[in-house]
Amino acid sequence: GRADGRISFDRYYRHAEINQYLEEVAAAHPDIATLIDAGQSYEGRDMKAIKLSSGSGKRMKPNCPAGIHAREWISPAVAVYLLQQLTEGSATDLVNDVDWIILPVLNPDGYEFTFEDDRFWRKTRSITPGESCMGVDANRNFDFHWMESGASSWACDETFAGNKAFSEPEARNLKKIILDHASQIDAYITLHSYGQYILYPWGYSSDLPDDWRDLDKLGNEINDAIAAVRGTTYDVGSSGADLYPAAGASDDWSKGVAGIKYSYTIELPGGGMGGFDLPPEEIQGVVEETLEGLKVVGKRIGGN
Ligand code: ING
Ligand code: ZN
Repeated sequence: GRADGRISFDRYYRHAEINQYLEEVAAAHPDIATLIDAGQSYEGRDMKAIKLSSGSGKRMKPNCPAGIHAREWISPAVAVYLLQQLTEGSATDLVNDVDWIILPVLNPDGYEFTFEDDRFWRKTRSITPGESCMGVDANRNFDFHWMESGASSWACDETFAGNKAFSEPEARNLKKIILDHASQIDAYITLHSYGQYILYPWGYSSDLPDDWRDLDKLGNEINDAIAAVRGTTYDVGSSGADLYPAAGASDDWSKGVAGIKYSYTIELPGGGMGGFDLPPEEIQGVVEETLEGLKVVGKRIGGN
């Protein structure tokens, strides 16, 4: 529950509750935590991120965007758990050596829509001029090989890429946070569900980046750490070759344009109806095991 000023992982939280938790963490830990006003969504919701830093000037690993797809509820839950554990849990030492930026709900309009109207909505809630179907797939909206593969120009499709790259304020807000910090950022992890994949670029084709072996190695270390908790295993590979080609995704842009070396999409475990509706009683187990994988990245970037 949320009433005691802390947060537990026995249910899914609304966007306003998550924003409130970020405010509380910032107020309770002024020595390390700073709220970042990330801008507004299409419908005017305040998007908040939080930066954790010991001030040691070390490198940064943002777990920026969770919740880029509205229905993937376990994704914001993992981001919030990471924040809790970095500030008052088992991972507080990871703030000594590395800075973190966490943005738990990248698509707040869509996220709220999945609570109020349509549990399985994926896209944003914007209106594209001249189109009757609403919403853009924010993970096809980034300006890197935009629309080259796995994306639709038909507004009614789930993978509608928008009428231009960065048409969506939510994608632009994430771009701004990353570019504001880009020279310090070494890792980018975006949380999705579902399928138990640890994916690295490229997504726009089955080509691999020159340093793919580094990404593959760290990806397998993430998998090993998660598997050690209770046996959950992930497939590690590039999204274009191992899942399906899809251009305009945020991890491709983060590596290809922002120059962030370790860029990943983690497809968390599925459950419930259609895979996106992991039952609340399974949240705790997933957030705990996933944290062990995220710690591996923090340790690598922190040089430990
Ligand atoms: N999957 C991702 C999607 O946006 C992905 C998979 C990741 C594709 C990175 C391309 C690049 O389709 C989900 N579940 O959203
Ligand atoms: Zn997704």
